[in-house]
Amino acid sequence: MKNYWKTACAAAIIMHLSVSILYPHSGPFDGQTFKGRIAYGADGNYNDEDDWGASPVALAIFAQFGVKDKLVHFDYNCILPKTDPKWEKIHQTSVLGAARRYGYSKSLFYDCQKDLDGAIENIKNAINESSADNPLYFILAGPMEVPYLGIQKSDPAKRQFVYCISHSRWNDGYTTQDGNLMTHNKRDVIPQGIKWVQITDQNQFLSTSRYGSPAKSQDWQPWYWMRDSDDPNVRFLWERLLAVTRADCSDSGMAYFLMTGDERSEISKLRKLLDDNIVPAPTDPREYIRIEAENFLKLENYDLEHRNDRKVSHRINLKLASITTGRIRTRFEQPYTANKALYNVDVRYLDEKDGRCRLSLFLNGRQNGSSWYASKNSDQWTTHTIEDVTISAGDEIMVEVQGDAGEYGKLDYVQLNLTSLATEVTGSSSPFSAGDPLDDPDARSLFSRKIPCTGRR
Ligand SMILES: [Ca+2]
Ligand SMILES: [Ca+2]
Ligand SMILES: [Ca+2]
Repeated sequence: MKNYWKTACAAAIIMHLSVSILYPHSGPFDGQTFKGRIAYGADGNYNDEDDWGASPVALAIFAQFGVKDKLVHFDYNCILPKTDPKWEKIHQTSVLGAARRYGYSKSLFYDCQKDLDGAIENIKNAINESSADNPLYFILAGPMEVPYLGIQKSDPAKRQFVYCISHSRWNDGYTTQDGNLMTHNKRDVIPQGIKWVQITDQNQFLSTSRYGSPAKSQDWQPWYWMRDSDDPNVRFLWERLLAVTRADCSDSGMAYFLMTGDERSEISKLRKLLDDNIVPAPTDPREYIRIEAENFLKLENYDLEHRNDRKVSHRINLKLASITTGRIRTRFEQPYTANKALYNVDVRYLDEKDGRCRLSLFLNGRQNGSSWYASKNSDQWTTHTIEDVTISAGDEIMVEVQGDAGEYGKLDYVQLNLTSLATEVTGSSSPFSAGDPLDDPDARSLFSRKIPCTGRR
């Protein structure tokens, strides 16, 4: 395994060098250095045990990438209205056990049930130390309340340097049955300037059992490499996964994404990283970046709608507050993207039966492509693509919708599909094929999904 590791490292370095000659990295991780700092918040004290497995795996991921010193905050047991002391203890065993084994400073870790004020204060301090050159990436593996409290205490001018990473509408504050567990949602912080990075639901990659019942023996089978590892730290991860009683460490997929730009954290990739010690090169730039409409910075005459509609990405969309003109705007500031590139831009909207809304895409206040009408009246979510749009990091993307008759101009997301790089360094462009525009299982038909995600987070 050790020789394997050396070869892999050499390959990774060569890969890294060739990639960095081609185009500048936006990172945050360029294969060697992580630009910025990392914060992590998890629940695990009520409602879902999966953090007992995910928290230690996330800590192992950061350690394997050599960025332990970039972790400045880790809070856990963060559900405040309800808690189970037994769960708190089990999660603590997972978190502090991994911290000790992988060599983290204990002072970064906050049990929200024991030292909530300390956790909030530490989030505030981490945000206040942020700058353009030293951003904070805050992985949200639990509900919004504790992050919200920390953000409220922080310097408003510093919030623009904070990137919240989420994969879960539940964590974001949108739930049909667990409203008693949360009082804030992501729309309480996005308009304050917090940047939102939404990746696809990681349950599809890192959970092999159903929420609500213990794992069956075949659910464990893909994880046996943990059980059979030579590395006692990996065997510890296996024990913590067993404690969950379900084979699920889905929240740790966000840690994998943060280090790689790869939204598809699969079990085989974790095995390579954690057990074979092969560190992958970052996916930079990403082939496609989906910006959920509900995560745009500014919503004008638009409200958020969450009806648990599985045809909608993350089951959340926007709806005109009144059937007049609405606009959504945000700056394009997402990790692992090119400084400047050509994209085919998808705008996903609902073509209702009772009207023909007019939709337009703007970049930095200038319209791109022609306006189009939601006039097929198919009652279907529909994707309109504007081809070959040059977009640079920091550009403002705006979608303008003129409501019509009974049609509410509902918007799901804007997705940028990379077609070629616009770079002064090489002058050449590399073709990319766009990823599946509906990679989110929640946005697929009910029948294509193997593992139901209802209520999972
Ligand atoms: Ca969680
Ligand atoms: Ca229509
Ligand atoms: Ca959406």
